[in-house]
Amino acid sequence: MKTIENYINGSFKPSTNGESINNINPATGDVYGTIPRSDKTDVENAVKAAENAFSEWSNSSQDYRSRLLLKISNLIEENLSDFALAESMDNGKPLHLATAIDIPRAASNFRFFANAITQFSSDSHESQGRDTINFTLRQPIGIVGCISPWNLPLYLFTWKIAPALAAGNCVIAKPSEVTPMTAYLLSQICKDAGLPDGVLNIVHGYGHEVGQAIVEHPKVKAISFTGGTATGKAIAATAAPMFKKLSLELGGKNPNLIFADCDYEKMLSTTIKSSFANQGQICLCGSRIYVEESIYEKFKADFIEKVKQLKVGHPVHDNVNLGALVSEQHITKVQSYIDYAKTDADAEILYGGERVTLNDYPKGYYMTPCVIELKDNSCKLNQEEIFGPVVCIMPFKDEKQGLALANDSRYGLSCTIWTSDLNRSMRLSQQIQAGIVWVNTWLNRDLRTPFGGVKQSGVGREGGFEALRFFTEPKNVCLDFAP
Ligand code: TXE
Repeated sequence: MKTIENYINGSFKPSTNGESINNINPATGDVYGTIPRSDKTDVENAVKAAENAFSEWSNSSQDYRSRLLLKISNLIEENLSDFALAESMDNGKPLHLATAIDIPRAASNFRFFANAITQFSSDSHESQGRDTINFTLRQPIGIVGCISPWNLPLYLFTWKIAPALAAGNCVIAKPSEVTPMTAYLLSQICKDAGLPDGVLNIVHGYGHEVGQAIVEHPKVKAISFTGGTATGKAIAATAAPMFKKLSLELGGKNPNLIFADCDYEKMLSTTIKSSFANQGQICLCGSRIYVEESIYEKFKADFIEKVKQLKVGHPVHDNVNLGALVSEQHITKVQSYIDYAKTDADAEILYGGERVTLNDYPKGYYMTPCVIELKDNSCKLNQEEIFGPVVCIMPFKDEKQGLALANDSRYGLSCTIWTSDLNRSMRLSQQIQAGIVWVNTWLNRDLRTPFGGVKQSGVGREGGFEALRFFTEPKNVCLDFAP
């Protein structure tokens, strides 16, 4: 049994109320540890620690903070295999994926922002003829809250914490209660790296208890959140009347627009990944697949043939493509959409969607990847975020109809366009309602680029200097130097 503790003021502690929550391994369905079921008191203690640490941390040099973050990055890399195993065990994702993507990216997040803060600059405006100069200070906000989800646990947790710390803030962070393990390992590494006490505090527990306490605490001045749209709405309802700065990265229902003139083989193999990587539990997965009419039947046959070859199994095995879904609650939700597809006249399940019982792990949360053909885009299977290994396919006649289908969604996170026509890719990129467009590629990320969505996919942008701008307050200073 692994006992996870809070990291407050540089010390490891259980919750003050002594309560805990079971931590379940989704690959086996067994409890394998506990996490603190913290409450307002623990958040209050974390805020006090952050308050005490803020003056020294915010006045430290960029160089000092940069070196500390680089040290944390290096320690994550040195412990990569332990982190990857912990992530796979907590989340159900294939170990090879955690080893190749999640943990290296967490280390990159620290390295990237350690370097970015040394290059971050602010504006100055010379008012000619008036002998004044305006310059903008970029000061740390103070105490900030970072709340992250379960799908890419350490990857998204560090994507928020690293820029917040680099900019000189003190952080109260809460990982998802469903996948707390790598955040706990990170707290141990921060201690080893010599991060001053109270600069980063990690409080574990439920969203409606710890998360809510962070969001409503008057001394927490900004909230960076990634998770479900409904949760984002609840957070905004609490934080907006308190005039907190908010960055919300929410749900997605991303379209893939596939034209007949694309590089077919590249499109096919990438579309398999964009559909089912991490069991479809990535906010950037392309779950609505629209294919130009002339290649629709061929795509359908080839795609299903490839989907049939995907192997579902225990995440520790190298040859597994899909591991376990994250929780019983989540697989039940995903299966409810499959049940709906079985009864809806507009939907036909072409392949998969069955719960899989592995001989050695009969209580694990496994299912076969699912492909559904839809007749009508307004069907809830194409309008609601399923967030599992389920994609819907539909044909379109021409560019105009393809674009209309892609934009017919309350979400607007990302879109992938497959075409060899450069003019078309530009036309569509301008008209797609999304924060991120990929042309002939998917999940190709440069950490300097703005990341975020429109419509119900969120508010604000993360990434590069956008994140450093979010985690700093601009203050303009006007200096009159007239003789
Ligand atoms: O997310 P939640 P859930 C979507 C996906 C999924 C649905 C719900 O469709 O099925 O959201 O997932 C914390 N105040 N995505 O319930 O609740 C919570 O503890 C403050 C998409 O797991 O949004 C966790 O740390 N915090 C998404 C974090 O919020 C609160 C990734 C996210 O949990 C809180 C995950 C509250 N009132 C789910 N309530 C993506 N697009 O990346 C919860 N939390």
